[in-house]
Amino acid sequence: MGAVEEAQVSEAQIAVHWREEEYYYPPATFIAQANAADPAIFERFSEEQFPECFKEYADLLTWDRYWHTTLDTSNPPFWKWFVGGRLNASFNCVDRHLAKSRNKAALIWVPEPEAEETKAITYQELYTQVNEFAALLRDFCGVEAGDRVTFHLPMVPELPVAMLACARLGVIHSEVFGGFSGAACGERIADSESRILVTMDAYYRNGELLDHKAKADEAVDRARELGAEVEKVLVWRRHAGEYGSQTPMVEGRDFFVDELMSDHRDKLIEPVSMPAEAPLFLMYTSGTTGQPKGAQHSTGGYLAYVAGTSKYYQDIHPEDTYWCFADIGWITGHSYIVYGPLALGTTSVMYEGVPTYPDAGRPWRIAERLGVNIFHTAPTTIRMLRKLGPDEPAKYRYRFKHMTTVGEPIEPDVWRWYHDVVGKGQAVIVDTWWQTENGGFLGSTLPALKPMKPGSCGPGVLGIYPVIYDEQGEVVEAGSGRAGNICIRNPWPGIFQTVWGQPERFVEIYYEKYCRDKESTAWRDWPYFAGDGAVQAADGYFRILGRVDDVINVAGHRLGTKELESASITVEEIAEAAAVPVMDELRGRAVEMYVSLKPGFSAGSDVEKKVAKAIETEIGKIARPKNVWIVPDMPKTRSGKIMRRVIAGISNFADVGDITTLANPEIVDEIRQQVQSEKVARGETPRELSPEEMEEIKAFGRE
Ligand code: 6R9
Repeated sequence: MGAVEEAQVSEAQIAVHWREEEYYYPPATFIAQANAADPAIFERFSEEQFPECFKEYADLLTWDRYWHTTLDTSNPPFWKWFVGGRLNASFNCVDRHLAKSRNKAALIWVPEPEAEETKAITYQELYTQVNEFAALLRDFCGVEAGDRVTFHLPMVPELPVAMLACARLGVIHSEVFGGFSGAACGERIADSESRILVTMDAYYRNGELLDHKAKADEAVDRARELGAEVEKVLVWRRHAGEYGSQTPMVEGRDFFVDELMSDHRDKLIEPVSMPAEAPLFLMYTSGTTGQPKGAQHSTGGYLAYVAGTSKYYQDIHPEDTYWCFADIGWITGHSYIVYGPLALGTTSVMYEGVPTYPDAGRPWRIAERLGVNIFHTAPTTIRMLRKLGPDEPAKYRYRFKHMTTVGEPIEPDVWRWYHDVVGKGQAVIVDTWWQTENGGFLGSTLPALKPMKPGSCGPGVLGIYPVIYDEQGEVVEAGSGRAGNICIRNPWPGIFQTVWGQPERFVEIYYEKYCRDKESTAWRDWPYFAGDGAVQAADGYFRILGRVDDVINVAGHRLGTKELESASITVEEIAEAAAVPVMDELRGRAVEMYVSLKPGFSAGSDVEKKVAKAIETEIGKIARPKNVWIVPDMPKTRSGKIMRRVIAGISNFADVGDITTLANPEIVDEIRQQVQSEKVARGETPRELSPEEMEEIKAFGRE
């Protein structure tokens, strides 16, 4: 166990105190059936084979015309993949499966209310719906290849239908997470200059039918303020023929999709053959400052990358029942609910609601009933299910061969619960590290060929060569115990093409930091800066420490938030923890912890003491928190990441900034009340922050 004395700490580095975890090996039954079980695959994707190795992924697709250049580096860092190739993403995810699998479920949709029936949509039905909606978009809305269409849709099958309909026409879709506010949606409409908004009247969340259409009106108003006029709002109805919103429809602007569809019944739309380099969709990711960035993803490179990684890392076979329990409004859903699994012709399960509705056994009931054998979710969901139903999985007869975790570093303790209890000790786990900007996985073990290690994502995935640099651009060696900035040395097909409309930000944010020569057209001179801190063990496995902006500098010791949080979570009572910096006259910055408790435990000063003690033991005295706040929940994003900058704002009596992209904005005032009134009572009101300090707090953590 690392105490602070043993750790290598210097001003420029993030301190690392993790202990090494033990390996877990994949079961023989998994290896026997795995898509990638022959180690020769590592040779095929070795650096000497780059970039041609990615032909193996592109060959999983059906091309209208083959490419002549695998990778064009003539205009760095705007890489072009499979140049000269043409294809259609909708054809690849739907049409080409009809011959063999017409009557197989493409999607199985589980509504939140348990009494409502689960809906299976076959590939044939998906084909029909995608064609009809494409006809509506083309003939009624007048959109064509290259136009943008914004969706503000919840987890309903109409969302993949709308995505694939756009893809069929070569129209660029931009889905805004359903939980985002109308204003956040409006900003994204304006940025992408969409004339059409596709939304839904209402949807179920935690037992309640939420009025969603109201947000469309706000979105249109906000877009107008920003100079963008929405011409048509297409409204799907959660229950066809029944309007579930209180907001009136605007004459001439708002239309019910189910009413319009009758005009397009049985229409067939020829898939538009698109260049590999044509944009397929935008996915917005909010940075800490400035407007949200629209990550622009390509058709050929992206689809090849998600198909390849779905096959080898998710181990998807056409006959599997695969459930990625994430929202399609997050990149994970685009790549690993819709495009990857459907390109491979498997059955992809979608669930409308929250994991614990009506109780914490719900996911396992769904898995049992549908025969799910591949399960994919985020640490935040795993923590919640462990918190509310630690013994639930054992009550159900499902059997997973494979499980994924994505979105945040997973605490080893939580990993072990996932493995032992959810996976019943029989499933392999892949911890997949990547970002909205990346299209697909960057770091993960290849499940049949590499052992798992709790808390580490593993090495770079096939064809990805990561490196850790220090601030000076020197390589931080594996096994050195030092952390630094993880970068990817090479381009890959899934990398986004640019920030929509802002190519200068694309270069500045991701490439400027470690570019060796701006004149160079050699990819080796343009490492991709991911913005995450990481440490590489002697075995080559990476452990991601979180965003580099999330580091807390206490008297010159740079502490990773994830380490502080993992230490806190070793305390029996704690379900979830978040670390933030607070201005401190003595030490510059001090650590404050926010924790939530497992049910059955009540707040008390001994919980606070236990957390402080755990941090002291695992990390050192220097990291001892100034305060430990026990809160009912944390402010979270669409992917369940804690928005640390919001609680940092509260701790420092500073502005909490934009909260329109929170999944639970109502929690902010509650925590503010609780923490700030207690601070005032304790005489801990800080002095007013300087503008620089303000900026620092605002920039703490990103979505
Ligand atoms: C896919 C996704 C990206 C940031 C990324 C990193 C964190 C994602 C992780 C992980 C540790 C993992 N992250 N996966 N950290 N282990 N397996 O999450 O995209 O929402 O853009 O977030 O999430 O910090 O930089 P996005």
